[in-house]
Amino acid sequence: SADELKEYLATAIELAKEVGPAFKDGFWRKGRFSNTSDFAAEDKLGNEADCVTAVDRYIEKTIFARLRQIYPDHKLVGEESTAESGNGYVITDDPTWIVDPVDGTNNFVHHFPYTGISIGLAIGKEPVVGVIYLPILDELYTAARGLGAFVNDQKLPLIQSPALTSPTSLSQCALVSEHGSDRSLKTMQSRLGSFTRLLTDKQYGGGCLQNLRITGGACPDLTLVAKGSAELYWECGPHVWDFAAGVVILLESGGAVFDGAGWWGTDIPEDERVPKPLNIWNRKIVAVRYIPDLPGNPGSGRELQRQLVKELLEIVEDIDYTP
Ligand code: LIP
Repeated sequence: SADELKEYLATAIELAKEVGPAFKDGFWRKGRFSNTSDFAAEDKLGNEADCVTAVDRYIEKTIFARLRQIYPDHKLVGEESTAESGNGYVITDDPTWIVDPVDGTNNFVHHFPYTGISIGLAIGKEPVVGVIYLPILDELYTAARGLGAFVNDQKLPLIQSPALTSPTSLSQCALVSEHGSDRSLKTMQSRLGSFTRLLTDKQYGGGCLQNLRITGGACPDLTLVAKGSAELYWECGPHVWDFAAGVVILLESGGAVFDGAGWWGTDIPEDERVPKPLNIWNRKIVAVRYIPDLPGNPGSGRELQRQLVKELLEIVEDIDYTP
C-alpha cells in the first residue's frame, strides 16, 4: 500500500542520512577513517579498476544491521556482502533491500564527487523504493512507486519547458555511459567501438550524438537523466545494486527504461509489460529522460522516448553478461 511504501521510503532516507557523515569523512580521508590503511583501495578479484574500501564495508554493515532490526523478514542484497561471500545472491518475491554502500568507488578513491549511497527496495522482484544520496554534491534523490521523485524535496524532473527541450534524434542528445571496470580487450574494443559510432558524424555513418559524459557511476548517471541533465543513459555490465534505486527515481520522474526485453514507464499498463516484472537483474539498461508531450499531441513525449532509445540501440553493440 502507499502507506507502507511511504514508511519504507522514510526508513531508506533515514539510513542514507545516518551513514552520510562516515561517507564524507572517508571521502576526504579524515575523522573515523583517518588511518590510511582503513580506506586504502583494495581491488576485487585482482582487478585494480574494480575497488573496495573500508568505508564501503562499514556503510553496508551499518545499513544491513539496521534493516535486520527493523524488518527481520526482509531479504538483503548488497554489493560488498555478495562480493565477500562469493555465493552470489538469491532473488525471491520477498521484500528485498538492494544496497550499494558506495556507488562509484573508483571516484570515491580519487575524491571525484560523483559517488554516493544507493538504497533500493524491490517487492515481487520489482523496484518500488529508491534513495540515492550523493553526499559530496549534497543531493538526496528519493522516490517510491506512484509517489513521485524528488531531489532535496524539489520534484523531478527539473526541466519543464515543452517543445523547446524535446530532442527528436540522437544528434540532439547527451548520453551518460561508463567505460566500466571490465578491462578485457574484447570488452573495451566493443564499448569504445560503440562510443565511436555514437559520436561520429552522420556523413560517416555514425549517430552524431551531441555529447557523451562519463561520471563513473550508474547512480549519478541515473540521477542526471532523472533530473533532465542528460537525455540517455546506456550501460551493459552494472549489477542490480548499481541501478535498483536509480530506476525508481528515473521512472517516477517521468523517464522510461528499456531493460533488454521490455519497455517501462509509469503509465504503461501492467498487462502490456512484457516480461513482468521489469528486469533489474540482467545487467543491461537504457534509460531516457522525461520528454513532455508536444502541444496538442498527447503521447508524443513517450513516442519520442521510444524513438531515441531505438536509434541508440541500432548503433551500440550489446555485451552479454548472462552467467
Ligand atoms: C560501478 C558502477 C558503474 C560501472 C562500474 C562499477 P561501483 O559501481 O556504478 O556503472 O561502470 O564498473 O560497477 O563498483 O563503483 O559500486
